[in-house]
Amino acid sequence: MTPFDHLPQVSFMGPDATEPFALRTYDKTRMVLGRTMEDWLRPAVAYWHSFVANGLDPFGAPTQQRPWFQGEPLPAALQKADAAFTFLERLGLPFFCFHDRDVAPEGATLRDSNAHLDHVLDRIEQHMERTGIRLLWGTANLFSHPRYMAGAATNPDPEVFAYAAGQVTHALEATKRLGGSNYVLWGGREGYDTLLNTDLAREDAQLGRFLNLVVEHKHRIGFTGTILIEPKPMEPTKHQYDRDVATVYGFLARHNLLGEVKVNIEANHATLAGHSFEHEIATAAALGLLGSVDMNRGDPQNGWDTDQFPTNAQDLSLAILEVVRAGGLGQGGFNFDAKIRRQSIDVEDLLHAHVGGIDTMARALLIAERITLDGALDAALERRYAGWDTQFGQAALSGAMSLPMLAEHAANGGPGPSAQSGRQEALENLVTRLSC
Ligand code: XUL
Ligand code: CO
Repeated sequence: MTPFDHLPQVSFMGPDATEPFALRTYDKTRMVLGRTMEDWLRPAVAYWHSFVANGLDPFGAPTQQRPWFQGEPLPAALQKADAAFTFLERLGLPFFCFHDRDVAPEGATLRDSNAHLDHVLDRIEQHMERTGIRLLWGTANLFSHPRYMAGAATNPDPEVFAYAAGQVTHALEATKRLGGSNYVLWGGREGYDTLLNTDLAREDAQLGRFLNLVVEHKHRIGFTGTILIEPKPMEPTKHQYDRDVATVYGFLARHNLLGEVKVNIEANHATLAGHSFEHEIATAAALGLLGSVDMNRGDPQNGWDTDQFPTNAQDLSLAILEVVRAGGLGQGGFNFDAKIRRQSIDVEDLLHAHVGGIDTMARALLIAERITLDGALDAALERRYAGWDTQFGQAALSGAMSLPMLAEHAANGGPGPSAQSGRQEALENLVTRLSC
């Protein structure tokens, strides 16, 4: 018996369906630009938000009750795993993601904690085999326990660095064991609250070493998934080192990790960094770092990570368009790193949230398809840069022309180049028309 048993089976019922749990757009087998909706989106449920969170906030007690929040921790973790897979089956999405500590309780020692995880993963492995539900990515929680309050890899104490290494070793091996497609490192407390007690140069060196150790171990054990860093600018620390995609690129270049590590881009982290979600995706694609996506949204009036489910397909379509332009996420996917609100205390709320989220994404994908098939946006982009494809443009870009040669070219050009309209409003109208 799980609290999710009575939930209905979610299925695609078409655009006219009014049943509250009907998928009206997400038809996983529908072909979009040469592949199925499911293959484009590879959607996942986040174990932590859906099965661990309880509505606790800094102002008040938990509001959401689940049977596994009580009792002996290890049997409760098994009960939670059984319930989680009932929910995943009802929802019918292909993937899930977890932190080590979401799945199994911390023990008295690192060895105990590892044994707890292995024990619960035996059960999870059975559920995965039975249901065909797969692991998009695993990760280690290196931010909840007080030992990590001053960081994990960037801690001033090397013993904490070693403890984090122990946890990641096991979580990476567990991810491999379950056939995970990726392994994520979000630098929860890798940052600082005040520079008064922080040596930035040391912490950068520590983080670089840690990540190199993780990559070495990935190859040592033959894990074929992608290692992903998840950028976030702040919260919980005042400043986090993995601020945004461009910052992560600089870090990877500095520590010889380009080609080994990509990024997991979260919508609400992008907006916290002062970027749009699509900016972060486009930047990652341009730098060869696009790995996976944590799907959620912020609240435009709030300056923190509200982790809400997406509801606006038109907004989201610009981000999905960047994914389509990049040719997809490969072995990445769209993980719902999103939580229901504190007052959403029924298990039905969890299903409503995911059904709405996946339908919003499917609608955004269809808009991106229309924009792509229409072709006018891409054609306008090509026209705008056409000069760079001429012999002169290529010579200027390749280094064949020196600065004085360019100066000479410009000096011989009479009155010089004429300005061209950027046509922003016309392009916005085009996108709006194709979004209806
Ligand atoms: C926190 C966050 C994490 C990571 C995994 O903001 O996004 O849940 O996705 O550690
Ligand atoms: Co996330």
